[in-house]
Amino acid sequence: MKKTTLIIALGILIAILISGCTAKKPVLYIFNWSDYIDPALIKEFEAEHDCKIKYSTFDSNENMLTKIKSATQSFDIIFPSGDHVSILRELDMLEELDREKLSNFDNLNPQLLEKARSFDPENKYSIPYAWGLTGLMYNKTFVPENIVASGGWNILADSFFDNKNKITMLDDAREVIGAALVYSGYSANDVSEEALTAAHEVLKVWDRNITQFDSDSYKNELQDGTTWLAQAYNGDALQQMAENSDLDFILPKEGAAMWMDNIVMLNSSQNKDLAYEFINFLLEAEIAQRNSEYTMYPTPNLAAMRNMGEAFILNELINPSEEYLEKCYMIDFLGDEARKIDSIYEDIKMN
Ligand code: SPD
Repeated sequence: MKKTTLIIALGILIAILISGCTAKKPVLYIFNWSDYIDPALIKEFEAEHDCKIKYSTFDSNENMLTKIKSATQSFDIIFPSGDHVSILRELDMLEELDREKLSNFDNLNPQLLEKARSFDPENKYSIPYAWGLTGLMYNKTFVPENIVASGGWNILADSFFDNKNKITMLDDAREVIGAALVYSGYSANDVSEEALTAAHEVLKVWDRNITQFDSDSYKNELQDGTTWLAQAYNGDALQQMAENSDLDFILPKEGAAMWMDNIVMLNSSQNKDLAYEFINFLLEAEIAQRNSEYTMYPTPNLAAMRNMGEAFILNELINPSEEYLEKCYMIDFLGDEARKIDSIYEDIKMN
């Protein structure tokens, strides 16, 4: 073989090798709440499917919605709460899911699928991912036991906190107004004038002690004493408590807001087949169990729950009694009526 021919052949071989090595892997764009998945599962899925997951997080449904409406890069899969499944559906952003492609769908708890029908009437667009309750988390180093002994939402108004600037509430209108509604004896979904006036008055009192409305940084701030008491999601609180024995959490005696977060596929997804694979992966009993044990939120995956250890099942902060759950209210989709709640929330935040 001539020298020039050999050089050309070698060049072609190198080019083939380089392009083989850098061949683009399929990419799945996922947008989920922070601290809401076991990161090892992402790695496992990437290895199993020879793909890349670009994983981003949000700390409120509102921020999620703003981002997906404006993002230049569309996401494939997101994890909205129930009321926001309805909102996304109304905006015509959701893919109708093909059950034929979801071989692990039957692992889901039929009772929770029934509950999900309140925001997705035929379970067509969303798959329940996790559910939970919202309560109060505090640092025992700074908050004496007698202050939390009442066990109710009104700890937020305790004079112990006056002028200390040590309380935060979630940056979530439905959670903040919902807590005040439940404390006042109403459903977290009651938008009657009577209920909202009562909740507004309660919030004006609580607000004297509230320094910020925040859904993420309170977790670190409770550790270092910047915040002493915070409205918090139960699983997030339990994750922090596992790391720091100074932290504790209560589900207020009057009841609490309850929510279910869900997996949905955006109809703009560029990689629907891989998105189905990922949903199916999360629906595997063993994967859902590991994920639930990591995040400390109960999973709607019945097959996974059956294998969960006693410590998880008997933990009342994860699995409250039926008696307590009767005092809790699933945050419903309220359509335009939600504006009444938003306007009280804005008033509290601004004044
Ligand atoms: N870190 C996970 C938090 C999950 C919160 N769920 C939604 C609550 C909606 N009010």
